[in-house]
Amino acid sequence: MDERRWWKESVVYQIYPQSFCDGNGDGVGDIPGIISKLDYLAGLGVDVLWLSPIYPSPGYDSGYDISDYEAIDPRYGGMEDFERLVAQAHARGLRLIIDLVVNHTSNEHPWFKAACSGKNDPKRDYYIWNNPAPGGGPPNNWGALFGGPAWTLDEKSGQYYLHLFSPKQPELNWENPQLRREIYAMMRRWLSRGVDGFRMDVISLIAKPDDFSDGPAGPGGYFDPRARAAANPKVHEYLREMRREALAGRDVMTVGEASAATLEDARRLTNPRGDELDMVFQFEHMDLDGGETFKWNDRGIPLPRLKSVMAKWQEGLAHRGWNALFWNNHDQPRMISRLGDEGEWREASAKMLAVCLHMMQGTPYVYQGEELGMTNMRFTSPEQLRDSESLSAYRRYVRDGDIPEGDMLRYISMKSRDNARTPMQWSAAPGAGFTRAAPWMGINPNYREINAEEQLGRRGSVLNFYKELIRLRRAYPIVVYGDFVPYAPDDPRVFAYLRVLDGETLFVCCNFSAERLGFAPPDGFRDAIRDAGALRNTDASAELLLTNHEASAYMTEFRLAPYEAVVIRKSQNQIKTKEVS
Ligand code: TEU
Repeated sequence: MDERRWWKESVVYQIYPQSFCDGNGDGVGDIPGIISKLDYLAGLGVDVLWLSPIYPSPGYDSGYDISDYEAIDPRYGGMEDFERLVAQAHARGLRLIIDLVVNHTSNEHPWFKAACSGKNDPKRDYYIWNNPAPGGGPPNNWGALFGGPAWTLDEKSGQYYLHLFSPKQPELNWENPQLRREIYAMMRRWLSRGVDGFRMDVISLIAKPDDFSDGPAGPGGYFDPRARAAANPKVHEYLREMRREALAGRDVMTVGEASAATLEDARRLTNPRGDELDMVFQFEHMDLDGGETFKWNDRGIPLPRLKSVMAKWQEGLAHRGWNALFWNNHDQPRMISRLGDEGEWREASAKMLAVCLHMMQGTPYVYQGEELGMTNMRFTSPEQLRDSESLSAYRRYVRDGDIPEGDMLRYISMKSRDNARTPMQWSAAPGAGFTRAAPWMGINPNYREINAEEQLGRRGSVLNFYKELIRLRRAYPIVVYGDFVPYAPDDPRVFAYLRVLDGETLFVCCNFSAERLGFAPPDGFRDAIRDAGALRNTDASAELLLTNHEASAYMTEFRLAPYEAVVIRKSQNQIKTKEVS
């Protein structure tokens, strides 16, 4: 068994502060609002809270464009509120990790302002500059993720600065040792305020490509340099230095957002020596429906591909790293709307998706509202959008005639980051219990049916199912440490796998369709399941640990109801143990 660590045994809950809970009645979520919901979070059973950025920011990229690393954005409260949040979370046994966004700053950060004041300013080298191409224009054909070239001209000096996301997010130059020292010192200050670790934004990209030449043009006529950046081995040096300088001797957890990282990269980043990161978010399973117009299409995620990608990461990091498991975050549309069912089977599919993810090996993440089965929004006009990525894509693709307007709105309703960012649905009251004022972005009208208050007291609600699922993780070490073995990898409708640990096996099987299906268990389980009811076999038997279906027919007929998920446990001497006790 792998070395036991608390962050492997934890469930993390992601809070997107703007949309979580508005404590002061201005329509925007804030820290006092979060504090008011700590009992709810502790009741859910999660172990760690991850706060998306709470730092001062012009808000162009909803807080991922930071203008001051050392303070709290006044919209969210003050440092006293933050310290109260840490103390109150700890008092309930919850750990708290914060977002560390050090691949880039806001263009309004004082460092960048100083860097633009002149070529000789000491902060100039904190960013990445280049002269125009010989014939004028940007230094190369690299594109920014949020549209346009990855270079913007600084008129004063005549040089271009690099930005992989938007022009308002200039890339930091990690080659500069003084910059790195400042970042580590900043991290130590947050640790001394009691935080328990960091979620590191696009940390795989901090070392820029070694090669600044043009690359093959993709969507929009630009080359996407992210894979080239992620391949620069210097990222490992920087992270080892960060570990030594900022984290050594502290019992913290780190999760890196590893955009464009390969399995090989992830093995190094999360190696069991623990000298880089504890785990990474990889995106291969989220990007399976991408295409020529980036993510803007209605293609959908093919289940067999999803299964093989998940298995690749499960097997690929086994004993050599650690997975972070997620279906949702603040950048992704709601998974229930992608792979589940928003209608008749909404609750069943929400629970099935949860089982499928939480029973894999790795640390599961729950994104706010996921535990209620919250769905995508239906956007009918660009005025409803707040996400700058969606807005700029809407303008660009519609203007250039690449995507007709009606189609683009449909794609946005399916894929926009704003689907995740609608306010949390606490109750059926006006404002969904999120706010008493006008919310900063529209609330999904389905809050009257889908909300926490309704689900808290109802047996069989999605919320109560998550509690049960989280409890199982604590009760059975195999859920955390068991090896993952794929089962029926080619089945187009059922995602099934085994977990194996010390003579114990779990069989997890999830119906991703609205049909009733017969689905045979693996050989070793067939008799054990048949015997389970009759208690005939004294050597081996099986028990149904969890199902999302009230009258599951799996143990008697090997049949799955629409979107049914079952978890069956078999241990060699289960019956004997029962007889002895
Ligand atoms: O995201 C980085 C990233 O590459 C993607 O998640 C990307 O935003 C998404 O696929 C586009 O649809 C991180 C943050 O999570 C995101 O919110 C920020 O916008 C981005 O970095 C820049 O800081």
